[in-house]
Amino acid sequence: MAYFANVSAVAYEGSASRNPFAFRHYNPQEVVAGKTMEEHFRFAVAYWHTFVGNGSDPFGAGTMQRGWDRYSGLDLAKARVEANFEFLEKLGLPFFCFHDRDIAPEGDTLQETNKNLDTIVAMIKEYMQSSGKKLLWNTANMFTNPRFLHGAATTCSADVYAYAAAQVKKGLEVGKELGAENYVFWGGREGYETLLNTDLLRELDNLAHMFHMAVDYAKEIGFDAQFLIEPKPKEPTKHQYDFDAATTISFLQTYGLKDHFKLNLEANHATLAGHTFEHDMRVARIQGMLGSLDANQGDMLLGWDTDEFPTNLYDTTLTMYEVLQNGGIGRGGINFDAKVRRASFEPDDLFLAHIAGIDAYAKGLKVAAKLIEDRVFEDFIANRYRSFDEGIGLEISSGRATLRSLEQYALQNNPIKLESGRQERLKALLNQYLLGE
Ligand code: XUL
Ligand code: CO
Repeated sequence: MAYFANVSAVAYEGSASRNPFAFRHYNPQEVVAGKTMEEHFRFAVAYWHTFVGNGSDPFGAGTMQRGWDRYSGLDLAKARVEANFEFLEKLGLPFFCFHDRDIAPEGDTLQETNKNLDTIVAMIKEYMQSSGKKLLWNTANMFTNPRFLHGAATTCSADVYAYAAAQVKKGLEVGKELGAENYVFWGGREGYETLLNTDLLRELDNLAHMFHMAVDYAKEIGFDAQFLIEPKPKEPTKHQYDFDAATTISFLQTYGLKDHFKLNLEANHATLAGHTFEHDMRVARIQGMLGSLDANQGDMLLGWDTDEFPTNLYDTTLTMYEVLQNGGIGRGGINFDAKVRRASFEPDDLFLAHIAGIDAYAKGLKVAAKLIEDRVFEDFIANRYRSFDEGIGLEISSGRATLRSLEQYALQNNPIKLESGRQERLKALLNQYLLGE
């Protein structure tokens, strides 16, 4: 069954192409900065937005036209699997990502739910084997079902906590069965609304217990995926515990978990936290914690997670700059955690949206590689901090200076000379590279 009969294989046609169903910048085999684009990006499709999302919002019903919607129950789940592999094949992308509840419906009991999951996982495994497509990561949805209204690993109910633990256990088994490269924890309802009913310390302790149990179990069953935590500052809860990269790293360090996790950073989550994406990436990178990326963009005028497809070249360039400086994305990848707008309801829009995002990233990679090759920012930055490479500055950076020695220096060093930070000049240079001048 073809769910996307209108579209055949999407190919690279170069920037002169006027074919909307072609890549103009993403050329999988083209080598940039020593690696093919395919190796740089490890692009993934997000199952939830592309095959499950129906376009509903708080003001209106679903709008999406999807060939699989004529089915229900397990038949619907199977149809979505077929659609997923057809979509990956036609776009030429290597990976997909899912939540347990995206791929199979819940039953009346946990036993029944797990049975449904097993049926679909077996089908996915067969499709993976015949297509060569891979699972970038899987995760457990512990936020949609009403049982999680107080949270999952941070709930006030031990019964709900145990249920969540059972779900994580099953998620790890599914990840192992399908050879997932990573396993993600996004704490959908791990946060709180008011301190008037919240034992903050107990919730954080319990969250850490859950992560430790997951690390132990993965080891026990030989599931060697990279573990990732995905920070987000708010939505659905007011105060999400994994607020941003810095908060999450500090939590992991406090609870002895830092060696077992990296971060899955998402553009629109960083901006909701009041940061740029590149800020959160830099914070993670300097700590060796940059694991994987959820690619999307928010709207400057809106205060929530709009999950738009990433098309802003300025942002994709600075994102790929961080990835390149990180030496690549490792076992992670770039997952389009993005959804078409409610009015972009035709199946073709799913292709057009992914093509827009993929090409924006490909262009960003090329510009970032050139910026790094020419050492545009590196040389400027090295020069800006050169006072710490010799004399009194070297005393400071090597840790030999004391308040006494610095006072002695300051007393006879008058006047202090300063230099411009040249921010506007640097932004103009970035524009020149973006415009290929
Ligand atoms: C929610 C979000 C999730 C995670 C996986 O904002 O980004 O879809 O990526 O649970
Ligand atoms: Co995400």
